[in-house]
Amino acid sequence: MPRTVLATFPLLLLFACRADSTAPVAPAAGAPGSLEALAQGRELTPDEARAALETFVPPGKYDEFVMVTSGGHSGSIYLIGIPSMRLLKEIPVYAPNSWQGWGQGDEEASRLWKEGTFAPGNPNLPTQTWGDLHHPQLSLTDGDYDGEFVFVSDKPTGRVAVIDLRDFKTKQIVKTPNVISDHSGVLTDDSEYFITSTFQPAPGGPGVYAPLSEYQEKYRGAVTFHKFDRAAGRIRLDQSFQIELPPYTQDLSVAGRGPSDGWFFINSLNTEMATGGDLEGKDPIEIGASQNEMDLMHVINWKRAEALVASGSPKVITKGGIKVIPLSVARDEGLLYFVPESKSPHGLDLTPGGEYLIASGKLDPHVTAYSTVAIIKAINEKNFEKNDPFGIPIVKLDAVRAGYVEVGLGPLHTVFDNKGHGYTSLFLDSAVAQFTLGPPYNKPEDAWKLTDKISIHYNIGHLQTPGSNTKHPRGRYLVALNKWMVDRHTGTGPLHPQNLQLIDISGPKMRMLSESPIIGEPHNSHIIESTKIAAWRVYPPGTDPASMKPGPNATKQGDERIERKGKEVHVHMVVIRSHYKPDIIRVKQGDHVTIDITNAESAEDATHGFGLHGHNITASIDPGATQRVEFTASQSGVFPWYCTEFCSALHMEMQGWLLVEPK
Ligand code: K7E
Ligand code: CUA
Repeated sequence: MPRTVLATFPLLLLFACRADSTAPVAPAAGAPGSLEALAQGRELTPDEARAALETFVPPGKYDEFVMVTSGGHSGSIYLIGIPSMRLLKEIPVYAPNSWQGWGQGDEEASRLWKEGTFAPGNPNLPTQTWGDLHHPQLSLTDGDYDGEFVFVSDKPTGRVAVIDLRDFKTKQIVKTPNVISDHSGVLTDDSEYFITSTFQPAPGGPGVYAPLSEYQEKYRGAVTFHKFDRAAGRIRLDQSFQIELPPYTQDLSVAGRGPSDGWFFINSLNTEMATGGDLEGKDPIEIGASQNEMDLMHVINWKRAEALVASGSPKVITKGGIKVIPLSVARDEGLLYFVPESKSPHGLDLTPGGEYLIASGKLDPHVTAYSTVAIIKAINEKNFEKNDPFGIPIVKLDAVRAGYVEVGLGPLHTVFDNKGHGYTSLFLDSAVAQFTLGPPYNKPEDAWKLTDKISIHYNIGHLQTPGSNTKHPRGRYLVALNKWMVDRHTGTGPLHPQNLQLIDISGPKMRMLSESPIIGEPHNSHIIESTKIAAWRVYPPGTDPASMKPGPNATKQGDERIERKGKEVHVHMVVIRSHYKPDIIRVKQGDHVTIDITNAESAEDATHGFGLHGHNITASIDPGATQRVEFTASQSGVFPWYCTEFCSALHMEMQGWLLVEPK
């Protein structure tokens, strides 16, 4: 810390701690050039000046935490430094990205997209190039972040993706069989399964039709346990399984741990099974789905389900390439139960030790805490109030409710700190409520009490604290991920960015620190220590990013060449500051061209681009990597390419020719 700051910092803190800390700085000014004078000059309150000092990360210094957050409509993941809230990186997943050449000629992304959307199994449907990415989940080892992988869901498509945190690239996109959409995506404690549940029920996967009049009979939800093979870094559908669920709208979910290990919990709404039909004289879904006072939390004994699948039982069917447990089997084998929950619930969160589920109905100003031990006990003792229309037993609410805290209007999601608190986002109140958890986090007499509330600005959705989804929440910061920004930043047109707000939760009262706009509505996020992510700085020479190993397509310097076999042209190219070798590729119209580009650089950040005119192809080749681009030269002409990264003094000279002779 520079000496001038050291000298004035205690002074500033002193007057920042006065009782009325929101008042403008007192006119009794500090010396010209002092921090006090600076704060006054910028009309900062002592609290604001303090927050600025607490969140400023000087040039060249690193942020303590990284927030891995959903980029919502962007179809990407964003990495944001905390406390600075600086955007560090975008990781494209479901949508094209010019900077990284993602999905724009790069063979790997194109292959992933084809595999991971409704096409190609359904040739009448196009390859999907948009996503609405809601739920990223950092990989876990023994219930804590290990910094190795990120798993992500995609609401419109019912698919999941795996990102490797060694190179921050998407490695796999898997279309979940037999479903159209999903929403939630969470892990078990050792990343054995990434679990998604459907949002909108359907009679099956893409291409399966049944009329809405057969909704109850033919439409189903599903929960899918995507088996993760950690050594390979890939999901294995052939070792995964799915459980059919009633055609309710399954929403957010969480995997048990500690006393609830082996169990899985999912919120649901529209247990009325309303299907809309406003032009057909029926209630719109909004009305039809709000009739019941209580909706139904799904309680799933997934360990027992896994054992049933492993036993090779004929009751488990294979459908769409995955093992499926039909709804009636789930009922008869004791795999599925319900617990009543306040209507139209959204968030479902588990305390760090696995003792309590926190659920909130959006229309009930309370959060409800359920004891997981009591739920399991009630199931074992058959303490049921009735069955749902599919014969699934519903546990008695009184037997399992541990706490009921009035927090405010529109409660959504809950996160945790390391001091025995829960924090719930209040969509309608535009606030965050802090409350005390039950034992063992607090004494019984101190449990389930509202302890603090802070206003945020416009509709909050998710919120997050470092390590909240793990056994060991770290506390300190809370980020509110808000939907609307309204007047918080300079006007940028009718469509505003969304807005993140950083809150200090280390003291007795929550304090607003800063805010930052972000592109694409953020949903969930996880926050991890920066030092826990073991990012590679360069690839070992010739690395194929798909396998993270030296690949067969790599070319050594001196071995550059063009091979021709009939209409197949195969270019083995090396790029290094500041040229491509070869820099002329001659082909005939109609030839199929494959270019394997190896970046021979070993310097950090020495990435080169390959932007080819006329073919919708751009690639970004990181130091050490080999990337493949592939296309058919259908049009004769002269198509230069150039390097899209300003990589050197002779970057402008880094270019080449694709010459397509007419046939
Ligand atoms: Cu609340 Cu999709 Cu997690 Cu958005 S979801 S807020
Ligand atoms: Cu390579 Cu510019």
